[in-house]
Amino acid sequence: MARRAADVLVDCLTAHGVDRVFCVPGESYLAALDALHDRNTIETIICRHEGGAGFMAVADAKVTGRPGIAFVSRGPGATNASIAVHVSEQDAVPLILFVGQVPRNEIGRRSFQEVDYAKTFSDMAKAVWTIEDANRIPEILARAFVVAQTPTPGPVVIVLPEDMLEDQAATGAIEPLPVPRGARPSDDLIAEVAGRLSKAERPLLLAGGSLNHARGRAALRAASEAHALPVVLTFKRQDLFPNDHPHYAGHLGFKIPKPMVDRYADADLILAVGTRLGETTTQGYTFPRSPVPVQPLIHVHDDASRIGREYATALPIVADAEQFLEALAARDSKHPAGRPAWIEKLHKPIAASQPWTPPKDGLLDMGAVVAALKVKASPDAIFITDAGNFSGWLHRHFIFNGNHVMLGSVGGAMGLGMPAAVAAGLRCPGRQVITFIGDGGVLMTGSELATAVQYNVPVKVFVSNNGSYGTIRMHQEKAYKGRVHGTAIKNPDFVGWAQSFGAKGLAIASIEDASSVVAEALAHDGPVVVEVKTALEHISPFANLSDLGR
Ligand SMILES: Cc1ncc(C[n+]2csc(CCOP(=O)(O)OP(=O)(O)O)c2C)c(N)n1
Repeated sequence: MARRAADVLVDCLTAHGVDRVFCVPGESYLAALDALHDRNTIETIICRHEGGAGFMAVADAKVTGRPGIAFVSRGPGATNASIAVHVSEQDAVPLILFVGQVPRNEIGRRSFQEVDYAKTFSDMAKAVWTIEDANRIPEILARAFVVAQTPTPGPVVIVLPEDMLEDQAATGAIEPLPVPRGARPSDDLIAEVAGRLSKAERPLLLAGGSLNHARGRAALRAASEAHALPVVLTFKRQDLFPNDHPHYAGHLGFKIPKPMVDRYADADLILAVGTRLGETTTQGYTFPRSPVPVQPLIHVHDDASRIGREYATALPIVADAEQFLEALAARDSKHPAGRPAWIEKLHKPIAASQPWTPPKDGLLDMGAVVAALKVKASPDAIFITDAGNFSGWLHRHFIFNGNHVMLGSVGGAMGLGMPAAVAAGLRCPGRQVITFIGDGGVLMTGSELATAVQYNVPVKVFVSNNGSYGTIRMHQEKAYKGRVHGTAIKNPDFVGWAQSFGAKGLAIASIEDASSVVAEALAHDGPVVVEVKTALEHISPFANLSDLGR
């Protein structure tokens, strides 16, 4: 029996287990909205900006491991959503973005809001497909779900000409296609790795985002403990391993102190697992050193195209990261007598820098909030960080316990903080969701606070108000001392701003306020914005403004 194409599309989403889509409506996909009207298995979350909708879909995917779904209108809607396509690619997150399009007989005429999406997204998306024939919806959607998830997850854009959605399709939804996954490596390869590890005096286990789920985390811990391996985490993956575990050796974020990188450089073997070894993690391709690392590099990843690209790899292994670590953990292990001292040498400075101490000048920084959260946040809280220096205090001083989740943009996009919190709160009701945002990022997508209020998502939003695009000011002070330009901002009253949305608004003006206001925010059962009046002098957890550029 023929069915309207839009209904077949929604049937396909249902067949793929989709239970939530994020959208800003548009006249170019009215039929799809109509098809969603009566589906009580799919919730439609109405957002305030397509960047917000896209970020929410990305965050939903980060939490569930399944493709996030967003619907946006043509032209302006699609270009607004492009930041999420970029982040999905940078962060290796499966995303399917449905974009409306002009009717088929207008394509190519530069019609109202017409964009050639294949050209626009060609450098960001894994695939861009226009569905011209309604009968091909099931096939194209099934393929989109596979491509978005494997080998390295990323964005797929599906373009929906508005008249096509009204066609009658003679086909129905098909079962999801199996998603090819990396395999368990052979016993010979595991034996080879175990043999090399047993001879290494100073190995490092560098663990990345492919392990971002309960089984991956468990496998990481088991392998580290079985083979006495210090664990270094990749950029924004600090939640994968307990930060108070004696094997925790830190994370490769932005501008980590040089002595730390120097200590890593003493390693005599690097085992990199489940990571693409991207620019930030590798400190600009210096650790491991590209193109020929100082230490032998064993690189285990399930995407063959990401191994051996920037690095001469001693032992390339195309395999599923968690299965590799599980198999490694199950093997007998020996290690040289000096190994515990090596592990301690890496862990000790990290442990020493974890406590936050109030700055001598008494000025407020985000450390006061982190110190309070260390005591008061729930043991399975979800943390989100927007991009900017304010997040550095969380990375440096919070102890992620292995059950906490951290969602940040590996791609460093500002604007993720508010929408990601909304999406995480929708996905995990009952779980604390705490987001850190700067006064720059919060006015990029902060209007999604309205979405939090509309759906009653009790996000806890901490806004660092230092009156500056501080990260850029920091770079400016270093590169062009005394020539500050384009980085100062004048902010609204964030407490009143929050209240105008119907959220609770609180403020922290001094170090002494922090503990009680954090407690009040966490205890409130609705959305809360806490304005933290941070001193620009404390421009990062590692530097004061007055010391820069000297
Ligand atoms: C969408 C986007 N635009 C611009 C940038 C460049 N950028 C990186 S950090 C930053 C400043 C962040 O300022 P703020 O949110 O106030 O935090 P702060 O650095 O002051 O802690 C900017 C503009 C970016 N990463 N993403």
